[in-house]
Amino acid sequence: MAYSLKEILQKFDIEVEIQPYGDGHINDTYLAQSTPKYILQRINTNVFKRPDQVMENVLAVTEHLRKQIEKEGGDPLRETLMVVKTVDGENYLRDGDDCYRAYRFIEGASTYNLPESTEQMYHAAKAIGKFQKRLADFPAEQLHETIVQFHDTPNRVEQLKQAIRDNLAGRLDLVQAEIEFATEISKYASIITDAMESGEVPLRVTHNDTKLNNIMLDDVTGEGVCVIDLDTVMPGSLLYDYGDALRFGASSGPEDEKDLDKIYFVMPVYEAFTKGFLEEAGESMTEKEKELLPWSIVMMTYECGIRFLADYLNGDTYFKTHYPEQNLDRARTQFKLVKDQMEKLNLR
Ligand code: ADP
Ligand code: GN1
Ligand code: MG
Repeated sequence: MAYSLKEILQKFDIEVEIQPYGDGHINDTYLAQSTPKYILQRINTNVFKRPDQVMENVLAVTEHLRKQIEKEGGDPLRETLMVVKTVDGENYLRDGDDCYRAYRFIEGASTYNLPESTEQMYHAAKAIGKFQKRLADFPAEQLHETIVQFHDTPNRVEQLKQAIRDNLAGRLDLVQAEIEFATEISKYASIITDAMESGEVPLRVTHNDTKLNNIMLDDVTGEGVCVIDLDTVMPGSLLYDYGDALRFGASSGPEDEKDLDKIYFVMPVYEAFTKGFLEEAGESMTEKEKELLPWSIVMMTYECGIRFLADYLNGDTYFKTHYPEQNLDRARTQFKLVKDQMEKLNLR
């Protein structure tokens, strides 16, 4: 039996109307302007097949973070997500195939789709570094792999090949140039996975989705407050978090910019972010991790580009889209960035 919206709100004891909120590509997010405020989310169960496992991860990780923050004398209500239980004492609400959860709203902080200054990315880097540090002693084996082979770039190349073979949306003829580019760059796809297999790049607990709009920055000081969107916290490589943050934050324009002349890799942002990241994480990094930092930016950007392209070919079934060509526009910006990153970072 499906609950009505009113019943869902009652289950979380929310007595005000809610409004759609944020720019995430995956979940449906709503703001409840109650006192205190809440974020209500419908978890995308097409993407997350085991929402129970997602919530187990979120609970375990936020509990660990809360203890660390308290030890450091910080404010756990701002510095980590806090899950709000349902009136029945559950950590989330199941409604047939749908799942809902609520978080305390983090006050006095905002997320950004484009950095407003290089300093913002310096602060974002510090926040990611701090997040990783606080989780350094978290038992990684306790985490479920919420999306299998999430940042395994060769696996993403295979998924693109499958999408090309299937041509489900009949769009194959429209993307020949993009496929050619994706194929050319695929020779680099295993750079990170190879280094992980050889042990030169260790497995760590990582966030795996560190774009700027998943990092809350303080409205007054501009400093990092909280890393949010914990659905993909899994064992992974630090390179994923570093590279993905720069994929998004060191782009000169939005992910779906149509005018590719406006899209390039912003070197001062790259420099500011790298400085902040190394200040926090540098000491604990291996030589190979340091060596692969520039490559990780290219790999995360390429991987995201081929994921957008595959979704375009599959008929936009994974990422939320607001118009029919949006995934193609997104893939094109990522590929333009890959080209520019390789040139500016001297990679070949
Ligand atoms: P998605 O997985 O769809 O990206 P997110 O968890 O990132 O969903 O949430 C979408 C947006 O909602 C974020 O970018 C952020 O602006 C806002 N948001 C999410 N959780 C909170 C929170 N606890 N407090 C304040 N804002 C939040
Ligand atoms: C999605 O959920 P959101 O919008 O923060 C995606 C990321 C992509 C990103 C591209 C679970 O992130 O992997 O890098 O879009 N999340 C998932 O903007 O697939
Ligand atoms: Mg998000």
